[in-house]
Amino acid sequence: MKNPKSKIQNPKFRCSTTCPEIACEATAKVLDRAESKRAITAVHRLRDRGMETCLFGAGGTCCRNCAMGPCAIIEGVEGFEGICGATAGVVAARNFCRMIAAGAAAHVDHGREVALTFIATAKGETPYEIKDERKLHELAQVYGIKTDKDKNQLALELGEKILEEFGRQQGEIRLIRRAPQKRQEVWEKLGVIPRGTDREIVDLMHRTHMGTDQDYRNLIHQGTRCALADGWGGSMISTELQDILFGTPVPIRAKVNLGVLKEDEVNIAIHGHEPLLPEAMAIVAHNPEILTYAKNKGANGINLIGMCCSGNEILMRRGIPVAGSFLQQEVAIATGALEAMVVDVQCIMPSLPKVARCFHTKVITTSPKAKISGAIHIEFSHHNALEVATSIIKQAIDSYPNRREIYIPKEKMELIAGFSHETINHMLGGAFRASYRPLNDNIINGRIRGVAGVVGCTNPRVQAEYVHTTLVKELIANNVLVLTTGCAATTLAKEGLLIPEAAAQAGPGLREVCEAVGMPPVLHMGSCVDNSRLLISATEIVKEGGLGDDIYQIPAAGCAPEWMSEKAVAIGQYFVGSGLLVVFGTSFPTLKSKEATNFLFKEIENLYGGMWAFERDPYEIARIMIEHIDKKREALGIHKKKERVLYDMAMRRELAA
Ligand code: SF4
Ligand code: MSK
Repeated sequence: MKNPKSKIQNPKFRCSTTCPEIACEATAKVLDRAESKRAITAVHRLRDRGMETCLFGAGGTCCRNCAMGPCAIIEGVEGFEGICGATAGVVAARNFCRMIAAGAAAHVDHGREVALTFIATAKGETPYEIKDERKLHELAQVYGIKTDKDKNQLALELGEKILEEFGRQQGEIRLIRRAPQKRQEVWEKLGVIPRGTDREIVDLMHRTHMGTDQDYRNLIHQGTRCALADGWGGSMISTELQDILFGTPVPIRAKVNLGVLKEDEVNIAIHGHEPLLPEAMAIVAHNPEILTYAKNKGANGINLIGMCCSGNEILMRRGIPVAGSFLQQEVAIATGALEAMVVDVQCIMPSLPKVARCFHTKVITTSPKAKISGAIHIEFSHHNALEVATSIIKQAIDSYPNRREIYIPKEKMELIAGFSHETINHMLGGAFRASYRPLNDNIINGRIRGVAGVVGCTNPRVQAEYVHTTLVKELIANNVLVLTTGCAATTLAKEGLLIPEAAAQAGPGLREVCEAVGMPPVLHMGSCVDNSRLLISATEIVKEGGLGDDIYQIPAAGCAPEWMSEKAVAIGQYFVGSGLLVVFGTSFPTLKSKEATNFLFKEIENLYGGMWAFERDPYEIARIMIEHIDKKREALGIHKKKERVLYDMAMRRELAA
């Protein structure tokens, strides 16, 4: 039966200029003023062109892979296949796979950049240093490298081995062997162990070329291999090397939302994904010479703030405040209080320079892969990281005297971030006996019903942020522990769900665990590439014992309720390929082909144990995830909650006898 609450309800706040709904009061307030400054943002553009989308495009059955087309295909209707004869299933699978390839490429290229910086650091050619020697040793062992050497020598050997993962033509990527044994056997049987990360992406792009792979199942088979090369390869490499270079995150308090902008300081937003430049900027921002330079221009200091996943990276390791998620990047500029928006790669709106023209903000691009017309380009390289960071910060300071009218909403919220898989291990198991045992025990005894990964972007096509927060409140109220990354984490933090006090909104079992440990019911695990931390956490739960011997058996599910980027498709597919249910909100990219959709939603479970689902309504998403978790509990035989027996003195004496 449908949940009585299942009608999507009105969000709390609505921009008075008939913008699509935004469940963030700070954003709505700034958007109201933005139009009077002629600053047009994504929500305005969406309002003006309407919410309608092309059904063929949205449903995955529009093909433009050759010049006999484009072809809009209607499944099962004679004469409405492609000019080449391609069916809707083939076209939808091809489009889906191209999204995986693009998403995986973004993560893999990020990983490569980090690996190159890692090697340069080991050679002493960057301002960074190896911070987490323990993790360096652990990862070196995974790669079969002897660890009895100087840390830089060890890092050099490890970095060079890791660099081989990208271009390897035969064999397998090493980190895939971190998965539970049973999972590896599934992949071996299906022939999807990735070779090199780049090879799987190229293979997938080749297959989706006109006239190549014409079998939707076979296409998705390679799509899965490519996605696994992302999750257990490119993304995991990024996370692990970044941790070794910049420190593995530990719990850290910080603040989130537009209220972190400061009236009397130079506000610099760092937006994008790779933490290489943001780390350098964080070092330079404390330089006394820079602070004097700022004072001479009338500012009281430098206020670095994060956006999107660059924000998550420096939040996790340095506690630098985050101004907002993907959807707030233009809004931060529209406050009039931002001196510079510094960007690198991915999820950066091309509109930024146009919005910035209405104010005094400088948009500064830094990657040769990601220039934007109308922006200032200052190229970053790890060799000259501090010089570039200094030059960018000076540009921002120079902009400070040009400020005009500003409006900084007062909204800001505390959060605790920094829940790496290692932190969870220590937090639950103790400093001396790090272990997932307490987590597993609490899942087995039913205090924690299961674990949900809620990740991904924010999207104006849905009731932005409301979907996230409603879903997660429903999950925690039902004793589901939530792990979060990316812009989902920022959104949930703004709602006050990432502080220990949020345990009051959790069901009694989860609340008891959170209160005993002092942790929030929603744990921030980092940026998009850090979804690899969730893979490792799932693996550790399996390895700890008591919850099956493969990832598909654990009471867990994932969701990206407001996804928008191709990376989300790659992430979703590597979770499905690793044995988990993944629910997408917003839209699902194959819906106009029943064949392809049926394969992804149903058949694929028989192969991998994981599958996709699609639902927009947050209450319904919660129901789907909880039902899945309960199904897994039942299969494990832990669905009946054991009564808690309270022993009186007589019972104790009897036990002791
Ligand atoms: Fe049309 Fe086939 Fe060309 Fe695609 S590949 S555009 S379906 S003719
Ligand atoms: S930044 S991929 S909008 S989570 Fe990683 Fe946010 Fe989605 Fe980009």
